[in-house]
Amino acid sequence: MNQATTKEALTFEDFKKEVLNDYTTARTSRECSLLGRKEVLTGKAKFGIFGDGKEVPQLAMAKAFKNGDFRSGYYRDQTFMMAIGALNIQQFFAGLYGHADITQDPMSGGRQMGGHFATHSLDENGEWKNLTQQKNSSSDISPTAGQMPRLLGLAQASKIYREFPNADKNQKFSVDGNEVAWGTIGNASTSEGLFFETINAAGVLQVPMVMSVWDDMYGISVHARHQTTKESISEILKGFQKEEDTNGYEVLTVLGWDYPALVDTYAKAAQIARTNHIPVLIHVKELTQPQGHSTSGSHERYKSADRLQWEGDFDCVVKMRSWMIDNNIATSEELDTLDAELKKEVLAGKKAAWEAYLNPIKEERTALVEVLNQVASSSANKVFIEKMIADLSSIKEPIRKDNLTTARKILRMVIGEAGQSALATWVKNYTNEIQPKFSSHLMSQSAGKAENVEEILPVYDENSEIVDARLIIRNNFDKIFETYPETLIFGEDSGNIGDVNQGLEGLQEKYGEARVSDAGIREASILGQGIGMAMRGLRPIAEIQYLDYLLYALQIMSDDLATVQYRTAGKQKAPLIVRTRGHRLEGIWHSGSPMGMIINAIRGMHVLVPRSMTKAAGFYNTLLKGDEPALVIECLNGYRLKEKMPNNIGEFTTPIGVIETVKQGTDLTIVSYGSTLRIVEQAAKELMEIGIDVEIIDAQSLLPFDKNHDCVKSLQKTNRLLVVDEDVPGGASAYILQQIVDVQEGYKFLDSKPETLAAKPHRPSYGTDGDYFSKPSVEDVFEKVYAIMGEANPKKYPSLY
Ligand SMILES: Cc1ncc(C[n+]2csc(CCOP(=O)(O)OP(=O)(O)O)c2C)c(N)n1
Ligand SMILES: [Mg+2]
Repeated sequence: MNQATTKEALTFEDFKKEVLNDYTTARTSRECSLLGRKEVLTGKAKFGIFGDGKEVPQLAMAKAFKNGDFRSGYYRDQTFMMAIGALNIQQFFAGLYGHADITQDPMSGGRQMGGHFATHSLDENGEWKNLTQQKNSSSDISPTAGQMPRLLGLAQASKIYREFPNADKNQKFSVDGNEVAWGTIGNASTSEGLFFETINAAGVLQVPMVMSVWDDMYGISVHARHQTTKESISEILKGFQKEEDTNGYEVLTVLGWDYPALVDTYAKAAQIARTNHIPVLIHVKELTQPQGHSTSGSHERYKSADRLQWEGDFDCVVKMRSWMIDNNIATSEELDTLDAELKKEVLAGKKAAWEAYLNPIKEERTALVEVLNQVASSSANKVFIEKMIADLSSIKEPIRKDNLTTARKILRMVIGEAGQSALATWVKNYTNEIQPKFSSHLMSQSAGKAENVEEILPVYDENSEIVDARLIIRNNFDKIFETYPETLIFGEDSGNIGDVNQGLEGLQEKYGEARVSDAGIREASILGQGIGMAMRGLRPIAEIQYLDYLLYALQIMSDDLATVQYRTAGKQKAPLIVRTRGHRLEGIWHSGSPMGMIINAIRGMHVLVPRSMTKAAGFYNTLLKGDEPALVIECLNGYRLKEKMPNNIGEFTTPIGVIETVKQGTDLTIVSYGSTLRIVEQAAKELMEIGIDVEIIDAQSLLPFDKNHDCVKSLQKTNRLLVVDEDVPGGASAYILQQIVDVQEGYKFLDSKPETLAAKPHRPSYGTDGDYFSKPSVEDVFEKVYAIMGEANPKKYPSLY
């Protein structure tokens, strides 16, 4: 045997081994899907959505996927996750059961239903791991195509790092920008606007993104003819094909059951994207759903017998198996043996997952039953309690709700008895122990939490100049870009002209087009750029031109950005700053006030409403020292007002969750924020003329709101409260009222009914009169305060009307 033949033989052996290894992953994954469905149908798990029928292309994707790369995909990708070593059998079932422990269900600690995948970017302290040394998956979300905007940012980060290697100060995120971001989506979900918006943007930006469409011709029961023009995403995206002298995509198609072709296609795609930063779209056709869409339905209801037959014949795992036999990689008998072994392995993994899930709950129950027996022995309700203990003990597969419900019901029956205190203690301790499993990490729990950042006051001296306020923002951003190489800003008109209010004037020239850039008109994917880049260690500032247009991005902020920490139980973060401007322009889409909608949609982010540019600049400085996402709303009519330029630009900070009393007073407390404060301040002056001395509080930060409970301290003095804003009635003003009256227990100090003054329930009308008749005016504030004072003292303040 000469050397060449030995080498060839070895190579074939290696190849065989690799294919067998792949088949093992595919088959394991398939068994998980089959058994997973049974677990749901027998009631052990609540819902199942699996990756059967999509296994083989995911093996090919995993082969081309390198350390440092990122996935942004959807619920079919279990095989991929297994192939990159990020998901094993037991973990798969832990996810299915919703095991509320991140060490058991590393995907989300039981917070997401199975099929929503993630890897860990953060260590136990919430600090970045070295992402270049691991394979990464951003955490999935359920809204179809919701993974698309983030994918754009994950890909763009490579481009930024290639251009600015020093943005990766600690070398944890990139090696020469060689990382590819891999997207996956179902064929039907390409109908979503977010898909098309992102595809176009990635073509414009030319980022290393490989987008796979898993095409099984259906979206639940709805056939491709109702989803996609020409029933083919690659056909209609042909116009995106890059030509010699244009930007664009490499558009590839491949059959989802053709293992060797898939391996070649993915290797080629990775090469194009990784080396040249050209996006690639791979349309993977002829995939199937062996068990239908999810455990909620059966596909026999809407697929024809012919289609079902075809799906059986073209099942990608079946086809891969035949190909292996045809090519002498394994015999049918060998594969039968392997299949049987894998089935056993999956069964064992499932059992282990179930025991790991159930045992702690059973142990907790045992401890509870001990306490309950004690409680029963000294209770007048002994008989009833013993029956309840017996009922609890007889539950074969208890959940925590069973434990706690029983304990809390019994607690009511032993009020005043000897056992009450022991049981009350058990309930409190149990709740304290278990609640964080479901409620931790709404915000960061790391030391770098923005709320921990200390306040640094702006410094002035006798030479401090009075300037147009926008210059404070501009100079502060200048300092930010100089200080933090990982920062960048992008948005509509943010680059060349330095934003519509010139808060970035001259900064593109100074810092380059990559760091201060214009973006297309596409708010959702601007947001997504920010999310993806923030997940890869950059500190992006995504600019949404006006608050009114934030609604296009609100879904992605709400579903994706605001839930990143929560849905990964603290294993991923995206400290993105969203910058926008609003308030007090005129017109239905130009008045920027839907604050109630916003703060209720994005719990998990900070919402900051600075009244001046100095305050706004201070917020940016605070946020950059922290590690959480935030929305900063600058006041549109504040840019041309005058403010004093601080000497310590870039350094002073505005604390988060701290109010500021802008005017002391004794008669009534007005809480407001943003541009409306100026109306309130004017009204306060006019009220002073008739002897009513109001205290004015600027909330500054709606999420979190007044964490020191300073508002209630003001109420202790004034005993009256009015909340003023220009949102709809019952919007953000109702939230502020709930915070002060309920959370801070302000009701204890009130001598008058607490009130809100908001805008009319319709959108604000255009023009000065439109504004006057839509939003609270100085007279409205004056009269509202006057009426509250008049109710308390009608003699002194007789009715106006
Ligand atoms: C925004 C949104 N709308 C509807 C749904 C409900 N839904 C979940 S999966 C699905 C079908 C998706 O089909 P496709 O993209 O082809 O993926 P497949 O399941 O076929 O792999 C629908 C309508 C959702 N999750 N999100
Ligand atoms: Mg589909």
